[in-house]
Amino acid sequence: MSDEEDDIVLSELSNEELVQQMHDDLYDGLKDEILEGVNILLERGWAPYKVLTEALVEGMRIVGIDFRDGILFVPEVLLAANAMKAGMGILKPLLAETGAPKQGKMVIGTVKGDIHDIGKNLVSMMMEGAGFEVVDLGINNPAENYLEALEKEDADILGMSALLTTTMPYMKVVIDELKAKGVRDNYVVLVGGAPLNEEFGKAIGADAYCRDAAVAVETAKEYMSQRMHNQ
Ligand code: B1M
Repeated sequence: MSDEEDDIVLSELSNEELVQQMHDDLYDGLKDEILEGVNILLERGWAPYKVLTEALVEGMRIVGIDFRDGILFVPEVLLAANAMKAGMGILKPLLAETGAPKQGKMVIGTVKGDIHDIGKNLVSMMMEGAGFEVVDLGINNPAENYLEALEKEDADILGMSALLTTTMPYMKVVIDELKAKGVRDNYVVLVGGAPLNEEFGKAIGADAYCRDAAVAVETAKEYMSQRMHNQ
């Protein structure tokens, strides 16, 4: 068979086959194919959130398993991350187009020593889509970055992300710094990232641990409405 006959035409696949193929393409870091797949699913009427969770997030979960098991290495995972980010780029404006009323302001960033940003970017996207104003500090943030931004932006919520067991304890350093400055109770502190859990969130003095971006949005909304009632 010639190469051309070997080529898979994404638009000819069923939804299920296409999503499966996108998991493979994400695994192989094929950015153009991911862009095409996202566009096809959207054209077929899939909601942006469904494309995000079923095609991209699930694909990255599979990458994570083989990364853990030493089958994939950093350069390959970086390619997968780039492909995922490209796909998220198409979905971002769509997720933000809900016309939701303004809800509050959040400062978010990945903590010091940690450069994982896909989950944080997803939380930012979903928060914006739900009507929150988001100030994204990026990756590798020392405590002073968060404290300065919270004050400067007059924010309501602090969001912190950590993907490594070695960097998650730094969240407590930031919260302790807020306490030391006497401003802890001015903000709702939400934390998230794959190695965290509810117990950890409580232990470090956060208001809540958020399992995923959708939970982050719901939790932020709940806290904001409580704040409105208490004013
Ligand atoms: Co890294 N890495 N990585 N990595 N990486 C993990 C986290 C790991 C679990 C892989 C594994 O072994 N299975 C492992 C950590 C092990 C541990 O600590 N116990 C690991 C490791 C070891 C490393 C390095 C040390 C590898 C090395 O160099 N030897 C290194 C560390 C670099 C550093 O940070 N200093 C490293 C590097 C990298 C890449 C650069 C190659 C790349 C990151 C690219 C990027 O982000 N731009 C990468 C990736 C992609 C991963 C995996 C495969 C995928 C992470 C991801 O994007 N998931 C990851 C395996 C895994 O998590 N299964 C892994 C998709 C994303 C949508 O999910 O980030 O969990 P997640 O976000 C979710 C929720 O957690 C939550 O909502 C999000 C959306 O639903 N959430 C929040 C996240 N943040 C939140 C904040 C909130 C609320 C909710 O605030 C309110």
